[in-house]
Amino acid sequence: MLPLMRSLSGLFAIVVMCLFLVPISAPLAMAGEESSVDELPWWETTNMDKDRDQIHDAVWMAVAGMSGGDWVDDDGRIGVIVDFDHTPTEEDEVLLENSIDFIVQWRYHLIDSIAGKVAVDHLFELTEIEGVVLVELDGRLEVQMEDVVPYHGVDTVWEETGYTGTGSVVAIIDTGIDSDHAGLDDLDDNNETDDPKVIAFYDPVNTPALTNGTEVKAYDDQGHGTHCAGITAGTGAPEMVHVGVAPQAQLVGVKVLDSGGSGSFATVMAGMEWTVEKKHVFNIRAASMSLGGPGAIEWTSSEEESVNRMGNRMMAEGIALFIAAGNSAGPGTIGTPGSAEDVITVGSLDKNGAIAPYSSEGPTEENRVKPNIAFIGSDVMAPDFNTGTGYTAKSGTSMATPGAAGLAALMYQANPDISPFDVRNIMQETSIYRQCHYMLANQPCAEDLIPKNRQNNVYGHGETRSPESVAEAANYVYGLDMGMNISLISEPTLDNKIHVSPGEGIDYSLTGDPVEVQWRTWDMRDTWMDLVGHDLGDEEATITHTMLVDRLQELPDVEIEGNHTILLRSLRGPNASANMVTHIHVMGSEPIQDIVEETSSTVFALSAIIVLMSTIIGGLLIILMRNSNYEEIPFEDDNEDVAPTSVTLTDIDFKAKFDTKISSLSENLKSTEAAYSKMTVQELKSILSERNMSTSGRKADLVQRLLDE
Ligand SMILES: [Ca+2]
Ligand SMILES: [Ca+2]
Ligand SMILES: [Ca+2]
Repeated sequence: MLPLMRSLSGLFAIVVMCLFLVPISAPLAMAGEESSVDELPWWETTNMDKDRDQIHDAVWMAVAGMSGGDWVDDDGRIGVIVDFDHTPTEEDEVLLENSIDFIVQWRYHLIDSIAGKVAVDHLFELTEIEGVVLVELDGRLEVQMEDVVPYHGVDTVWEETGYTGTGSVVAIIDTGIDSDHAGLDDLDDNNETDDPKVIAFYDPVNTPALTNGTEVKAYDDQGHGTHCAGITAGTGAPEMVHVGVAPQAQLVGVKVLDSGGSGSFATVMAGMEWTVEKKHVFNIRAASMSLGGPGAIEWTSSEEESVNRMGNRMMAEGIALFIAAGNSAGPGTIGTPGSAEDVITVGSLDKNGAIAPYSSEGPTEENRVKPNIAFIGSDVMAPDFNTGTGYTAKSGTSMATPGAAGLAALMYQANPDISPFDVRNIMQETSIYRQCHYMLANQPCAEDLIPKNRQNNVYGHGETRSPESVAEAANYVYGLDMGMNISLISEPTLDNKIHVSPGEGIDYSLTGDPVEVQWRTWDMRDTWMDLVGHDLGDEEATITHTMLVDRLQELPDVEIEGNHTILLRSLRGPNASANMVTHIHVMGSEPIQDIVEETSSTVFALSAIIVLMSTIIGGLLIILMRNSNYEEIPFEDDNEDVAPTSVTLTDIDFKAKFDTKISSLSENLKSTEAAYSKMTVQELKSILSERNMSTSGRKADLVQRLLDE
């Protein structure tokens, strides 16, 4: 994708250069556009930019070297997310590159932003570019892991629903997945059959251009993602002790964090957007993101921050997104992206059901109550990466989050019609409310005094209940009648799927005298359809190849030939049977096979020509640009002392502005100090130990250590 994008952007560059030859009328058009008086656009009111200079205030903290250094690279550039008042086009991309030598990393379409790197002394010029409304810091996100506690015993396997996640696909947006681990390598734990559990993998960290999901073999070079994947959907093999929440669900790995367990907003968002793009191809319905921000910069999070906006978009696009609350302990510590309004933010419970001492608490920066729910996250045994068969215990909201995502997989199997918001609401409504001081794990809070309160900043809506959530999802339209049963007659082949060729079908036997039999594919755009020809008393049902082709050709972006998942259910009165889920492989797509092949070969020929042409033009452009007097602006090392900055600034004008920024930020830092000072020694120590820092010393030492970080 990248080479193509590059060459296309080359093409656009030429178009843009041609545009310079004609008078520019765009600014006039813009002037006519009025923003509504009562509702200002978000970038004019966001907490991210309190001084309204169109630059995220955290950018200045980063430039000054606060909250850890390393924000500015050796070339004097800083990673930013550039927000536009429209969905940015390739022209915008080229404009950034040409006017201020911006290095574009990603251009998104789910949010109106471009990620990339800009020289620090071009920051103000960046805000002047047409359409640019805000420049955000490309912050960092990392795994949310607590100390590893050895634990042997029963795992968080949820009780008896009849559903094991078959057909559900959950994306694990993390450090990767070790798909060779016995608990994650296949669905049936039988090496004779080829039925991988991890059906797709995307790695924007190391191979961003390989986007189709099947080019890169899944891997994990850190271990966190593998552990999370196992909690969602591990089969528990070989010993079958530490079984995941939805052991028959399938997984998609999205590697957005590097081998050190951290990644940039920009890369994480590339992974999030890819997940949405592939939702129909791989039937992705839920995603688990156990990551959050370290350090003081991310605590200044705001609901408008790019990752939060991307998270909200994922929910709207049909993917139930679970995000770890974080392990920062204490009130007001849920930052980006757990603070996003629509996502399902998950707090962590100890094995006894009380809130874990490390679990981050709301409210968010905007005073919104978070988390949404709480799930077991302490001492969870799950696959240990690159061991083949080993398991290890970890604790953290990181462990709670994939557990909740696994529960969503069970709910989707029970009812594929529910939306991500249904998933969230059902989990919230069926959870058992806990007061802030439940089991004395925490201090009482004001909400504890409100009768019949339903959410607080410690437990969210409370302890998530698995059987109730699945039952509620199943009973959305029909009651569940286990007296009706469906079983598969057709034999699976070596890939553990039923192969269906033209003229064939998938055969089922029915018990319990259903009045109606219905079926559908797993695709979220599909709906239940009556099986035509079913009569009361029939003891068999067949889904034919023709029925499948007729249905699948109605779904855009879906290949008819290949792997699919279908559901079948029996109806009688107000009740339905449990859904029967079958993995199938459609062979041949007649009767429309000829047309499809003809069309796709034409499309292929055309795209080949376009690719060839744009490659040539792009190549020419690159040569042109290399030969032009392209001026490099090195960051000179003159030794003047500017604030506590990690870069030396050459532009006098810029430096004056910068100094003003830093002095106002120092005020902010003082308020951070005040916030730390209000914490108990215990709270401070838990933050320090989570960051692998020493916990020794008096309270003042602990506060100073955190401020120095
Ligand atoms: Ca600002
Ligand atoms: Ca296995
Ligand atoms: Ca197998």
